Amino acid sequence: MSSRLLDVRLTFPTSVVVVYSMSLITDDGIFITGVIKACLRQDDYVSSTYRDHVHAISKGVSPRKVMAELFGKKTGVCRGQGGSMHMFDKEFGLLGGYAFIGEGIPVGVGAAFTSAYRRRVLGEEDCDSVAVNFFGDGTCNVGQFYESLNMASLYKLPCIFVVENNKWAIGMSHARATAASAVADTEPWIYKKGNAFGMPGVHVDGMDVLKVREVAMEAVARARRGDGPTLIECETYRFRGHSLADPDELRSPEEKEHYQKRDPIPRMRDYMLKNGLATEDEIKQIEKEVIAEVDDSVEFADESPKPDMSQLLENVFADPKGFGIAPDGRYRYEHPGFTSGTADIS
Ligand SMILES: Cc1ncc(C[n+]2csc(CCOP(=O)(O)OP(=O)(O)O)c2C)c(N)n1
Ligand SMILES: [Mg+2]
Repeated sequence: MSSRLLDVRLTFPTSVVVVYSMSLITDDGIFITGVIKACLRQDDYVSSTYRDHVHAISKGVSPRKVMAELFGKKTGVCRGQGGSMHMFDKEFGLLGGYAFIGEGIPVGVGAAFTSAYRRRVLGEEDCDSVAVNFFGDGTCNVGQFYESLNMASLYKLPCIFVVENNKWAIGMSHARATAASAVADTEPWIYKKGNAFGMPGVHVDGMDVLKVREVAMEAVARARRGDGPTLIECETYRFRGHSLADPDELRSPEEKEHYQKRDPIPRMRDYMLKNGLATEDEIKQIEKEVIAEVDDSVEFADESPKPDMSQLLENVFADPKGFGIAPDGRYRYEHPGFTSGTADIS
C-alpha cells in the first residue's frame, strides 16, 4: 500500500500546493509491517521519522486520514496541520513523525519509561506496553541516539530501536559518514553499537519481511517481559530519491540494481505462492483491494474541506484562545482587549 500511496501522491496534481516537501516512502518501508503489524498492539507506542505514512497506517490510522493529512485537509490525522512529516495519533500510540532527525528517539524512550513506571512504581502489573523507535542510518550519528540507548539500557526500558539502514542519508553514504565499531570491521555496523550499552544488537535483512518479523517478535517479547531494550538494524534500500527534491544522481546503478532484485514485495509474493499460502487470484484480489482503498482515500482527501482559518495558530501557542483568529477574521491579538494571550473575544 505504501508504494501505491506514493505513486498517487506523485501524480495527483492538486495536492502539490499543500505540502511543500514530501519524503518518499517506498518499498524500504516494508519491514515496518514486519515490526508493527506483526508484533504490536494498539496500546504500544511507535515513534517515527519524516517517513511516517507507513508507520501510521500500520499502527492502525486509516489510510483516509493519512491521505487527507497529505492533502492538508481538515479531516487529516492532524487536521491538516502536520502534513507529510508530522503524523500523530494518540488513539493508536503514534507518537509523531519528526522532521528533525533523531528528535523522535527520546520521545519513544519517554513512552517506554511511562510504561515501566506504571508497572514498577504505580503497581499496574498488567501494563506491558512497549515503544518502538524507527530512524535511519544517518540518524545514528546524532547525539540523541546515544543518549537514548544509554537511558533505555540503564532503566531496562521496554523499548525497541529499529534502524532503517538504507545505506544513505540523502546523498551521504553510510560508509563514508560513520566510523566502524570494531577495529577489524570494514563496514560500520550499527547493530554492534547495542553492545556498548549492554543491549542485544541484531542485524536483519530488511527486505525479508518474515525475518524482520521473527527478530521483532523476539525483541518485543523481551521488552514486554521487562528484560530491556534491543537494537535492530534492518538493512534496506530506497528505490527512489530521498524526497521529491532529490534527482538521485549519486547512487550507482549497480547498487540500485543489487537491491532492486531484492524488492520485498515480489519476494513475499513468490514465497506465498511457493508455499501455498495464497493463489495468483487471491494475490490479484489483494492488489485490487489495495488500489480501491487508496483510490477511496484520494477521493476522500480531495473532497474534504480545508482547515478553518481559526486553526492557523492553534497548537502553535500554549493559549490558542488569545492567539487564534477570531470569528471576525482578525487575529485575536489585534483586539484592544488583548494583553497576554488571554483576551476573550468570542
Ligand atoms: C537535526 C537535523 N539535521 C539535518 C537534517 C537534514 N536531513 C534531512 S533528512 C537527512 C538524512 C537522514 O538520513 P537517515 O537517517 O539515514 O534517514 P533516511 O532518509 O535515509 O531514511 C538529513 C541530514 C535534519 N532533518 N535534521
Ligand atoms: Mg538512510
